[in-house]
Parts: sequence; C-alpha cells; structure tokens
Amino acid sequence: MAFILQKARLFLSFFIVVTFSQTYANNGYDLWLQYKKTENNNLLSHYKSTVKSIVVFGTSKTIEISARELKKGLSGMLGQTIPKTSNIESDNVIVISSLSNLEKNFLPLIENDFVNLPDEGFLIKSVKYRNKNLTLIISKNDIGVLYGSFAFLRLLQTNQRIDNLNIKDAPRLKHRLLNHWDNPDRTVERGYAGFSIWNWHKLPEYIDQRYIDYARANASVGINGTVLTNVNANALILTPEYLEKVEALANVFRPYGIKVYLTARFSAPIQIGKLETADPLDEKVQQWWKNKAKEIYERIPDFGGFLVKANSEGQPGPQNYRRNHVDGANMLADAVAPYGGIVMWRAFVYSEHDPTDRAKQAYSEFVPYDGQFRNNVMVQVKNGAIDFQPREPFHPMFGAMPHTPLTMEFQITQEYLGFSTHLVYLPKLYEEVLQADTYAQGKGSTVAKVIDGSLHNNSLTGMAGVSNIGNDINWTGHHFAQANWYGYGRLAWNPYLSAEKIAEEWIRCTFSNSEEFVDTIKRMMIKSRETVVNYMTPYGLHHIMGTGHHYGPAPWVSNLPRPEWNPVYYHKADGYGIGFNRTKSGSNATSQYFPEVEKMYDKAKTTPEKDLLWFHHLPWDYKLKNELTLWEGIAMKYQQGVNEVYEMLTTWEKMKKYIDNERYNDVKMSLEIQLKEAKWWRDACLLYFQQFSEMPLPDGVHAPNKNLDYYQSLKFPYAPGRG
Ligand code: BDP
Repeated sequence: MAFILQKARLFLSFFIVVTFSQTYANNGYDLWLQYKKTENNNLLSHYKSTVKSIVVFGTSKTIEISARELKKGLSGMLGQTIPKTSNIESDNVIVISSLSNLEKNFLPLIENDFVNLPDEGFLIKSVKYRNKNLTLIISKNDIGVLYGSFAFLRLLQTNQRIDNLNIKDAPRLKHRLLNHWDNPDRTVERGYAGFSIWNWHKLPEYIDQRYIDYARANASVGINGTVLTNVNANALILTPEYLEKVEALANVFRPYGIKVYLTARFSAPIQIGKLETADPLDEKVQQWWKNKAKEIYERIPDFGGFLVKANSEGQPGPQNYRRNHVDGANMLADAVAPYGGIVMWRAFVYSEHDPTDRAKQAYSEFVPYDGQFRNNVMVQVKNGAIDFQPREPFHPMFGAMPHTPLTMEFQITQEYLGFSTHLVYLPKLYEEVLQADTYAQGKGSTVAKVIDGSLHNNSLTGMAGVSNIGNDINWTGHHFAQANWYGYGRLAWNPYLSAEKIAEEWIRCTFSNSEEFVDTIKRMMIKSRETVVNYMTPYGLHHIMGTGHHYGPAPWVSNLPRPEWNPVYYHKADGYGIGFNRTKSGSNATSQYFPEVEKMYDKAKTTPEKDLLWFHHLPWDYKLKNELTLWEGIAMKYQQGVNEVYEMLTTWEKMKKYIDNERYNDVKMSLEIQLKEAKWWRDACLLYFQQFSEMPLPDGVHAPNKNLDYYQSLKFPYAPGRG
C-alpha cells in the first residue's frame, strides 16, 4: 500500500511540475539569471567534470550569498546538485574567498595577480594544487567574490569552457547607480512597468522578496548604488518616519554591495525643518543639513549621499536665494563629507527666462564653475543637451570641465522611445555616446575617457541610469527592456564593452544558446535603436513627441506656455525647409564643442547625416548623400522604420520554436503594438511636414489612410508615466 501511495505521490508531483512549468512557462521574473540546464552535451560533461563541489572561506553575508548563488546556478546548469564542502583536498572544486580569508597555502598561486587590482575586482583562475584541479574565485574584498561568482556563472550561462581560466576584472567606474524616479505614493515618473517596487506603506517591517531579488539582479551586473527617490523630490523622505524605511532597504541591499542614496529637496529645511529659508549661505540652513546628514548616517553608516535637481523645471534651488550651483552643492557636500558621502548635482537645467537655445543653457551655466565644487561633488550630465531623445549628439559639457568629475546620466526607461511597448536595445545608444570623441585633449578623447576619469585624472567616477523597473511581473514591462537594465549595468562596470557583446551575453543568459537564435535575435536587437530613430526622429529631428506624456507623435504642438516645451521649437519646419540652425549663423551651439567637433557640425556637408537637422535648417530639396532630396529622405526613413518593425515581428515569429510560449506571446503582442505605432508616427509626421514641403510622397512610402486632423485630434489623458 505504502509503495502504491508513494508511486501515486511521485506521479502527482511529476504532474504538478509539468503543468506548473507549462502554465507559468516563463514570466520573465528571473531576468538573465535563468540557469537552465546546459543543452550542449559536450559542454555539459565538461562542466560536470570541472565542477564537483564548492569550498567557501569566510562567513560574511556577502560570502554566504555568493556561495548560495553558485550552488543555485551550477546545480541548475549542470542538472545536479553541487554541494558545498570544506574539503580542499578534493578534485575539481570551486574555491571562493576574499584575499584576507584565503588559506595561506593558496597565496603563492595568486599573489602576483593582485598587484594593482582595484577594490571590488576579482580573479578567476584555474590552478593545480597538490595535483588537484581547482578554480579559484578570489577578490580583495567580499563584494568582489560575489561579482566574481556571477562572472563565473556567466561563463557557463554563455556556454564557454571553464578550464584554463585566468580572468582578472574590476569596475572602471566607482559609482554605478540606478536612479529611481519613484514617488512616495508608488507612482513612477516616466515609469512604464507598473508601480514602484518600494512599498513605503509596509516598510520597514515588511520586506518584500522583490527587494532581495532586485539587489541580487543588480549585483549580478555590478550596480553598486541606488537612488530610491524621484529627482522631483519630496522632502518627506528625509523625515524620521521615512528614514526608518530607507534604513530597512539599506540593510537588505548592503550584503549585495549596494548603497542607498536619496534625492534632497533643496527647500527641505523649510518644509520639514521649520526654517524660514533654505539659503545655502545661511548658517542655520547649513547646520540643518549637517544635522540631517548625521541623523541619516547614524541609521545608515554607509549611506551613499544625495542626488539633487535644483533650479530646473520648477524645482527649488540656490538661485531662489541669488546663490549659485556651487553654493548649493558645496553646502550639501560639506554635510555628508565627514561620513564619506557624495553629492551628485544635476546639470539638467534650462530656464524660461533664458531666451537662448535650450541646448546651450546647461553648458553656459555650469562650465564657468569648473574647479569650484568640493571634491565630493560630481556634476551629473545627461548624455545629450536636450533630453534623452532617440538620438542626440553627445553633451558638449563632456570634456569641457577638466577639474570637475562628471557623471553620465543615461535613461533606461523609454520616456521618448516607445515606453515599455517598443523593443529598443539601448546599449547601442549608450555606446554611441561613450565612444564619441570630444577632442578635449586631441583625437581619441572619448566621452568614456571623460567619465572614467582617465582623461583628466579624476578618481571620483560614476554613471547613473534612470531605472525602467516597476512591479510588473517581468520587472521592466517588456522582456527586451530587461536587456537595457542589464546592458546599462555592464557598461557602468566597463564603458568600453561593445553593445554587441553585451546583447549576445544577455540573449544567451535570458533565452537560449542556440546559435541560430542568438545570431538572429542579436541582429534584431542591434538594429532596433536605429529603427526607432527612423520611425520617430530621423536625420537629427528631436522632441516632436506628444505634450507632457511624450507618447506618440505631435510635431504640431505650438501652444505651450514655455517656447522650448513645444515641438515646433525643435523642428522649425517652414516653407523653406526644416531643422534647428545651431551653427554660427544660428544659435551657435556648435561653438560649445571643441574646435574639431565644432568645425564638423558647423557645416551641413561635414555633419554626419544622422545629426543633420539637429544642427542645420535645410531646404526641402537639399541633396542628401544618396541623391534623394531631404524631403524624400525623411519620408523614406519613416517608411524604413515601419518596414524594420515589420521585419522584427516576422523574425520573432520565425524564432518561435526556441522560446517558451509565455514570453513568445508577450513579446509578439508588444511588437504588434510597436508596428501600429510606427505607422502612426510615419503617417502623422509626414502629413504634418508635407504641409510645408508641399511635395508628394516618394514611391515606396505608404500613403496615410487618415488625415492630419485625425492625428491631431488624438488625446491621451491617461498615458502612463506622468508620476
Ligand atoms: C525629463 C522628464 C521629466 C524629468 C526631467 C528630469 O520629462 O519627467 O523630471 O527630465 O530629468 O526627461 O529632471
């Protein structure tokens, strides 16, 4: 009887497993940490013979987490449990340890490798020890062990061999941060993946599993900091009630090497401190911030510091008191300096009282302050001078402030790039900016060298990514938007990695190692960024999205109170032509670049065509390099964008056999929406611009089946992401 019962139970559990895995095939929650069993049999046996057990030195939480991760990952990918042992005499063992905990006998095998290895760095090395084969994962401090463990697992995830390893790696940037634009009510400004994952109401007692999984995912790509709150800040977060909640999150994140940061609302001394002013030169105000910093550090000894948006888009700041950015930033810097904290002061400023080209304002305002900030201040600069467009030339501030550490701000959430419905692989955009040459110190002075400190010899370095994470089950709303989180993290670790390599890693870790799938999907991802540019803003057009929510095309908008909030300000289409003249004969924004770059952008003929209308106002019949007129070229790009989305959809359909049903269908539905919206962009923009060009659509461009009035009548009062 017992036997029969046991059989029945076995059968039942088998049944449950099978149904479970089909119904909940894959909702994407596990991100790139899928750890599926290795399909390639040769590799599988190679892995099995190289990894028999794990030996762990050290007892910290970080080390424990590393061991658990290795066990989980290896057991998953090898299809058998890989135990932890304490026997270093056995063969084919993975040894993890920080240098200080390592068994003395091992030291001679690796000591030389540690010369010049920065903090957080690690070594993965195959060694022979007393005739046994071992793989050592060793770091200077515990967090490096975790990074090394993830790096080792990635080798298996991407189907590489794991014998003869000698890998040394360390992050190139010190502060690798996510910026959450999350509000206390859990709305997320420019968030398209549900609500904020921070459940402030239930904190500090209730620790959502998400917080742990979030920290783990970030650690797996080397992200080491998180700004929990929106740059349009709420002073409440600095009150004791909320600091207690922040402390609880900090405690969860700490063993994963992640520090928490907060946005500081500049007027907080008035709002929550009962002071009459927030003037940074007022001693009471300075003292208030010092006390606040002390209070925070008493709770959170490794608190990272403050991110500040001041005197921008209505946020309070030092200019309210006729002080300047230096006064404001330095006051906060002094408050956190005794504890090792930093201030990230944003350069995203433009003013309705300043009639000059918006693209010039941040540079004009900040560059004169070079060298005046305290040494724990970083100025945080968006990748381009306007605002996270599908394409912008690099921000002219990069390279222009040799005595001030500049940190790069990228947007991971797709505010201007189709929200979480469009498949756009952003590392291609990041790479383009990082590899751009500023010529600050002659040829080869790339933006990457500015931000990693090597160009101007800064040691305070960083990158910030505006997060695309929300409480959607798959975290980012679109399965492929996970690649943007992943890719951002990898580039913050090493800004010289290629977007293509990152895409390949991500595909292998997230979906499959089948070569056909990897090649096909990689090509699709790499192209996707150019595709969105084609169907939204080709040839350097920018900021022609819907008002406020930035959803869909609205190049016609001209009635907003601030001129630079209107799309017509940016495209300047008229009977003569289209584009923003930023050359010497126009706004002269080109003069903010170093001479070589200025010269290139100052003439239409030498400006790369991808940036043409960013810098030039050109006639509709201007001849492009391909002999088409500008009008024809623009029309053809919009059509090409649509065609390319159609190709993405068919590519995805062809790859069906490699993908679980759930993710296949999710992505397919999104691609269908993307196709619909790409057509909408094409039709609305071409109908609108055609009023000025008065030229027919070239052959091959699909004629719209609705009129311009229709597109202009569309309203989206509930478009997501307005915070
Ligand atoms: C713009 C967003 C706005 C942000 C602002 C910023 O539309 O929601 O507050 O940037 O970066 O892109 O401060």
